[in-house]
Amino acid sequence: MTAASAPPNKLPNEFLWGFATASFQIEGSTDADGRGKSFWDDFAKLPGKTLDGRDGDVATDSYLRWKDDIDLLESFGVKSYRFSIAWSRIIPLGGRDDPVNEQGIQWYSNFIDALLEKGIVPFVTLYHWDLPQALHDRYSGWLNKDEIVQDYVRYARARVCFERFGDRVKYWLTMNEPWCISVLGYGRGVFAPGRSSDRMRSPEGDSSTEPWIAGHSVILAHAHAVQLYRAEFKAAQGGQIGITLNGDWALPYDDSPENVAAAQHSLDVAIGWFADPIYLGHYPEYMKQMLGTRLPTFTPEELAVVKGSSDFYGMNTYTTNLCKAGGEDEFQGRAEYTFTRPDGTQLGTQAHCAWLQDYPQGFRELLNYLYKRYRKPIYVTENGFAVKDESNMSISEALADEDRVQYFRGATASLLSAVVDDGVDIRAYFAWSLLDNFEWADGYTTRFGVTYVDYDSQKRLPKDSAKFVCQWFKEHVEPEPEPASEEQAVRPALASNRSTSSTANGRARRARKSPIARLTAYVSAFLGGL
Ligand code: PNW
Repeated sequence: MTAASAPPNKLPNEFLWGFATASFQIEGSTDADGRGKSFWDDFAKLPGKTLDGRDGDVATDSYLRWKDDIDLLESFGVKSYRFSIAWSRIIPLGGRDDPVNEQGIQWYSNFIDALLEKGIVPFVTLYHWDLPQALHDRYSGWLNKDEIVQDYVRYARARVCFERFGDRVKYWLTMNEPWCISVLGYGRGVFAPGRSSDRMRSPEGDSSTEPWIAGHSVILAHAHAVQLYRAEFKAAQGGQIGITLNGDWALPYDDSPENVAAAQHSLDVAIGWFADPIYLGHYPEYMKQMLGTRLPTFTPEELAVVKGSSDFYGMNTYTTNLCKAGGEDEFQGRAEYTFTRPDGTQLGTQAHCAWLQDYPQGFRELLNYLYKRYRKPIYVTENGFAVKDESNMSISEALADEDRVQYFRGATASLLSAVVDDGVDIRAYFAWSLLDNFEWADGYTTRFGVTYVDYDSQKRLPKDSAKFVCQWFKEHVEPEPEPASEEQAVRPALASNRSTSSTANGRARRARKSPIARLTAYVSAFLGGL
């Protein structure tokens, strides 16, 4: 599918769009049905680790309210939903010789079936930061390459995710944002397991070595899981598998050669650290120079597994940084970041989190950069905005989320230009997030949802941005050709949701109420609650 197959100003019919979440950020019910602890369970409860002192025990209660979430997705008329599986629900102790928890499998299996019944394509992340605590305790998790690679592959492999869900899941993401796993968990120490050289923050850790070791393990675990999928499952199941990387566009602060170089160094570490080995087969030269022997090396056998180990480029992106040469921050490629231009103006609208401003041109430039450099179809698996001070607003003020609408207006326009004008092969767009949720170290103070969650009642209230995104995709994705008759279209989808194609599901969905009619009905059902 390329831009050529769609008329001007439309995305092709197969384009996947929807919203994204992650298990630990929404599920809650951390003790239910035999789940083991993840290393975020206790970490979030330590004093000072989350901004509001709150943890993930309840979150948006989605483990119990999953049917409401699916109704919400249906009311939005999405084509796809990106969510993650909690490793410790499937294998409570995490390891390759530990027991598999059938109750956890059953929960995700039911969830997947229910999505398919509504014609929603499941887009599944295997690891979104919730490592089983037992693996951290047993051998330090991502710091122990030999152990973690084997355990991760077993979790992904036969008798577990691919085998139990792969008949119905056709899109797999091995890992979410290895840079965040490595740097925020083992370098800056702000995410679990919170290791850092900063002794004010952590009694243990070495920020000069551990993030690079952890990142190396993540790459290998990803690559071995993909190797397994391709060898044993892909032919029969026919899915796509890849990794998703975070990465923001980097603009030189000005035209000086050192700042132009700084912007590239920022991209080399934020993106190239993972993308260069996976798509090109080597770590970036700049990282080798910067880190010397601190950067682990791949054996030729490992490299053969790593190179080419992603069917697509999974892209999470939020902002653009202006880059200046200087400083010692290796995680930014020794560039300094600012949003203030040389003339004193701001790059864009400030979000609630310090690291995020709205700059849609950067999104388009990044799409072009990634497509030229890695030559893979791009799936945008996260993109979104947290409105400043939304948690302090009344609910009705929060629902009128104009800054988030503006963000998505810019992002969707950039997406369309990248496809239509620039010829970038983009196949999916997921806005982060379906719901306000547990925003990691920010607790619940930062809200990224297109749906407001009232944490007292757990009511879900779509914000204006949800309406904008749904309407935009409805207008800009080519409709599916109408089936010959409604009866013919619906029957295959109902016959067996295990084997129906997304096309048949899509038709079944379209045979019902239109997305906008459903959304309107859903919103009006809540108006009394305001
Ligand atoms: C991503 N940064 O995290 C994650 O995939 C989500 O789980 C998260 O909720 C979302 O973005 C919003 O934060 C990031 O510091 C965390 O640049 C931090 C950064 C970027 C992404």
